[in-house]
Amino acid sequence: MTTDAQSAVVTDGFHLVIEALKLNGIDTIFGLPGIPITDFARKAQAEGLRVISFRHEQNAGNAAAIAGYLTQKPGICLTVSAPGFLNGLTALTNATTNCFPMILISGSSEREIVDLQQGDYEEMDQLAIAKPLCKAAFRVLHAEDIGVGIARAIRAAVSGRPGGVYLDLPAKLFAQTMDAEAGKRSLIRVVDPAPKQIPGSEAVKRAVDLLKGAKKPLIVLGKGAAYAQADADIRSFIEKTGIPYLPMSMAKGLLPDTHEQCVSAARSFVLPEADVVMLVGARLNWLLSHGKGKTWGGRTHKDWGGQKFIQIDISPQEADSNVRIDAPLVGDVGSCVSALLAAISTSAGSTWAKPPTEWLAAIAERKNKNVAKMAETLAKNPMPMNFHSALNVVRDIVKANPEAILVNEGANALDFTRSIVDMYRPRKRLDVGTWGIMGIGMGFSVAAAVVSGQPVIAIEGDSAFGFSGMEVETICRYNLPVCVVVFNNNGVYGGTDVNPAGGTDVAPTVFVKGARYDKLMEAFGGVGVHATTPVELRNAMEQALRSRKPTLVNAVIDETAGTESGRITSLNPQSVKKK
Ligand code: ADP
Ligand code: TPW
Repeated sequence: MTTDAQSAVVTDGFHLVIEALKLNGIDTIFGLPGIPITDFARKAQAEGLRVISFRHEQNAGNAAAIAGYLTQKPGICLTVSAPGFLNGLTALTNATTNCFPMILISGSSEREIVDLQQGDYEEMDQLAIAKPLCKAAFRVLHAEDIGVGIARAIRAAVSGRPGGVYLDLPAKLFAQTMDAEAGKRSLIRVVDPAPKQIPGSEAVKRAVDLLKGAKKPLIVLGKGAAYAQADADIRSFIEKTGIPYLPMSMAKGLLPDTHEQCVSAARSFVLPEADVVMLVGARLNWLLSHGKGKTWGGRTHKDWGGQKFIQIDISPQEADSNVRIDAPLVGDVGSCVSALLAAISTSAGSTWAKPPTEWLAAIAERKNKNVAKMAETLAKNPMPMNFHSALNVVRDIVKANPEAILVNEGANALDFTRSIVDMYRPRKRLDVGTWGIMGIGMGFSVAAAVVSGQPVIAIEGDSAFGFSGMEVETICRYNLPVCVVVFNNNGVYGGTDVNPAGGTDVAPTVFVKGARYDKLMEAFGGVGVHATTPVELRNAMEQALRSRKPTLVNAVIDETAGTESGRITSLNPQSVKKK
């Protein structure tokens, strides 16, 4: 606030944006400074917001997105115009795809010049470009509209199906002044930004009737269920009904993976066998083989397996996206599950008949067999380490530190970690999500540490790590308790490919052999460890968790271990063999 010559107290765009954010409980901004938002970042810090500055906007954007997922408040990413904006856009679109609430705020060039394409500094029609790539996009031209602009952005990000919102703030807006009192009055504290959506009673009855008639019921928990923070009711519903459940990747730990009813270890058995499947905040997209085909017991690739589906989702358009949904339950997970809980206790007296024992016994048999097989594999101690012997260590460390957040990306490094490392608490596993996007690693790690204060363990393929690796400087700068473990197998998927043309260039998937990623962390004052055995890996991780010092463990993995594309090799197009 400043006082002009006439002593009228005025405020400006800078302060109004900051005040509007603070008024709505936003306490952190992730971003990267430059024209025209450098002063904004400075002033935001001066006014008490935490400003976490990154080395690349994509990582700041990923940080904002996962902060949104963890807190149910929109994560804020701040970038400069054109190139900075574009760098943030991948994260904004990924957030939208994954239903994470975030707001990308980018400074922009002068509208008059942009619209006439007269060649302004970093000229770009950002609003038009962002629009098709996010849930909503807004621009504020006048200081008196800042309150409305921020309010609309917040509502759009967190209400209904959460997603990414773009907010365009032209350079000129920040310096605009207005009467301070009027400015204050123009700000909006958003009331009930993510209103509950209560499911209709008929829809609840339809779902309960279907479940009641099931002989082989199954519940699938998705990251929408984890996001909803309805943990106690979800657990209660699962335990009261006795229905086996399968957690999707980021729903692992919503109930402990070691729970008796968890059927992760029998996934390929339960999907084709189940007769009624209840999806809770999980889409029937590629990650669930679109609800049909051989995975679900269909005879052909696109054949329906015969299951009936119940789907709890906040988006009314999600049902029937891939196969028929017999009982759509539209509402927020919390309201839907509590309505189901009420319905099962009234409709069946206080005792709900548990699923038939044959179903539970068949699952238990399959599960025990697979768990025993996995235990055998994990107990081996090959040299060099493979994914299993290394992950056997990570599995123990996570068990001993259930409050730690696990960030995970790569191909084999992703798939093996997901299946081997049990999670014990909700929202502790953060990964490549719906797109299978590489590059979320360090952005997610920074945000997870910042918003939770808990230690972070990032299990990274060496290729995956490279996408955001420079942020180890950010981790050191803010002294965050992040332990990065790079599974170094010398390349994308592995390091054994050879150049088929026999030239001096290595194959497209191969990296420098024997690279020392640990030195990167040391360059910025963190702890670097080179680990070639499970014992070295265990010591390094234990030390990192004890000390909470930024640590990078370069874990040397057999370059022949794993497969191309990990578990999704089948998605690679096959070329026609040359005659
Ligand atoms: P996963 O990858 O874990 O299977 P998806 O991202 O495919 O999960 O699905 C998440 C679903 O959850 C989306 O369809 C989204 O609309 C839904 N969702 C997100 N938040 C909520 C909520 N609070 N209540 C109900 N559904 C939600
Ligand atoms: C933004 C394609 C999928 S997985 C992967 C790439 C490049 C890296 C696999 O190697 P890594 O893991 O990390 O060393 P591992 O354990 O198998 O050795 N660009 C983007 N996203 C994706 N998904 C890709 C490329 C890809």
